[in-house]
Amino acid sequence: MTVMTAAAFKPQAEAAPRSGARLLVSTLERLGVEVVFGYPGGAIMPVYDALAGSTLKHILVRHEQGAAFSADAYARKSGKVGVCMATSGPGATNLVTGIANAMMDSVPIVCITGNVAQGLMGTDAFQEIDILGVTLPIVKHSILVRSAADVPAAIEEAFHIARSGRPGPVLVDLPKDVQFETTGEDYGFHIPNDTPRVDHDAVAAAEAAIRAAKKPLVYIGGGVKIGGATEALRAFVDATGIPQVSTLNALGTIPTDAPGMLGMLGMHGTRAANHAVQDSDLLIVVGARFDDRATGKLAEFAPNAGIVHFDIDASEIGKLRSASVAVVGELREGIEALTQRMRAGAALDIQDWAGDCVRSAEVGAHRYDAPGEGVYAPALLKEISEAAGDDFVAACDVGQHQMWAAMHCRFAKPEAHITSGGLGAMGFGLPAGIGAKLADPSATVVTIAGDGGFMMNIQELATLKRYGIPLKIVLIDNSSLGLVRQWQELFFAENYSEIDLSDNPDFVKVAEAFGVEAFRIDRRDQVSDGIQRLLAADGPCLAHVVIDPRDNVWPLVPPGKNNAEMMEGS
Ligand SMILES: Cc1ncc(C[n+]2csc(CCOP(=O)(O)OP(=O)(O)O)c2C)c(N)n1
Repeated sequence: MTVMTAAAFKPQAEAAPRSGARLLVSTLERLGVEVVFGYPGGAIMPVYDALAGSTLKHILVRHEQGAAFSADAYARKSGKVGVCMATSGPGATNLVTGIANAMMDSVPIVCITGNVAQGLMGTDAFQEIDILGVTLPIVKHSILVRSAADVPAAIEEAFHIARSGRPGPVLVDLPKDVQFETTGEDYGFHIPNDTPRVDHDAVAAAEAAIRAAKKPLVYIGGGVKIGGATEALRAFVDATGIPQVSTLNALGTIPTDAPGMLGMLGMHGTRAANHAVQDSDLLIVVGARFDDRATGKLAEFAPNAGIVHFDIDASEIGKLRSASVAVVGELREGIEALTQRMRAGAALDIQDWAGDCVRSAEVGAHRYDAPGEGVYAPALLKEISEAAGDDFVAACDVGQHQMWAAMHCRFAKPEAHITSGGLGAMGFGLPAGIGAKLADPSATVVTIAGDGGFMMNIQELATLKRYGIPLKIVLIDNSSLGLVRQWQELFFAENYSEIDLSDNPDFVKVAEAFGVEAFRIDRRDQVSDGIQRLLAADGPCLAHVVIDPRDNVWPLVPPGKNNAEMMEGS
């Protein structure tokens, strides 16, 4: 947390007096911000007043959680910093889940909150919340701005911190008197050059470890996309032929149908990926943090493998699994240096291992010919991703449908898969779809949601309608909290406790009431036409897909087990 004091910064040329609120808006404009997601209220009214006539496109969401999730997905899809704003008190606390989400997935967002005037702070004033205190454990950084002259520097610093190093959320709290105060002063922020340089001796050690390995495997984390290292990593796997596995957040970094890509590892990973990890003698971990969903029982994870770990965040190295070689710094620089070394030396002699991995992926490939007339969600998701082609972007909610999407959709690009990986926040899908579509109007963005999660931010259908955002929604309705139901079936002796959602509203009518086109798919023979209709729709459109509540996600690594102990469905 920083309390801004003007003295710390270099004064800029004197300008005509402007209010703190106007300085906020002009600084956002100067930083190239185009879209801001928000919701007004008493403590941020001067900022809303100053928005008039600015170049910022403000998207009025219908709940502040939607603003934070949309800003998060906007950042993931555009590669820029996402911006959201809210008033003090309940507006600010409604941002909290979105802030935590961005923190867990290392997404750069700047959240601007209004607060009561400084003279009222600490008095339990109307709508006063110590939002800096509330969010302290879930922000990368936070700033309380004490005077109007400090606003530009605070915002510039917030943007710098949000996007530099390991990205994350930064909160800027603006008391109301600061928004009103006028000043001719304007303190600029000195952007420090604080990126750690890659240690080339460590890269040489990584090369040596790879050359000594017989069964090397690349373990790709979400950091690769975030760090803009996708092309570098693709070149590395092309140059070496080393097979790869991906975390949930890294799907699409290597196209899911590339030959050496074995798919996702972990709890809902593929057989081929999990077996390769357990057999590997060297994991080249790039921008991943050994999340427990990916590792299963940590003590038995990759028991035969040494670790070469590339990460920009030094605190990730050795946090959960010690690394024999650590390359700390920009992933792109580190991977490019490694590729250069690998290219300069002899080709690796790993054909047998790579061939075994590919065969295992072929043998374990999922079958889509499930019996019955009902909609088979894995097949539907695969089909829609293929029909949408390389411009497909999935903005997923959380639950069984999320795992089916991760396992069965085809992702051609790194930003093609947007999901709440670390926090697992239900309600993410719809606002995330809005953020992604605004970030890239040419992409075919599809929100994939379950009935439970969809209800958590269903009000954002109004946002879709208001701005005519042509988002496509696949609502997979099993009339239950499916993932919880599956766990109760498997691990709680079929004691189904509080998972029944059979009194859901008629989602087609609900969408239509919001002014959004909608239709139902409840038989397998309607799927292909339904997908065509959804993708061809001009505006926002929802396909309400009814599936069997008993459908489960397979395979699955039970909690507390190692990744080789996967359960299979019947
Ligand atoms: C905000 C929030 N509350 C609770 C959970 C726990 N949870 C994880 S998955 C799930 C069920 C999701 O049900 P639904 O949205 O219908 O999707 P399905 O699993 O049926 O595909 C729940 C309750 C969560 N992840 N997030």
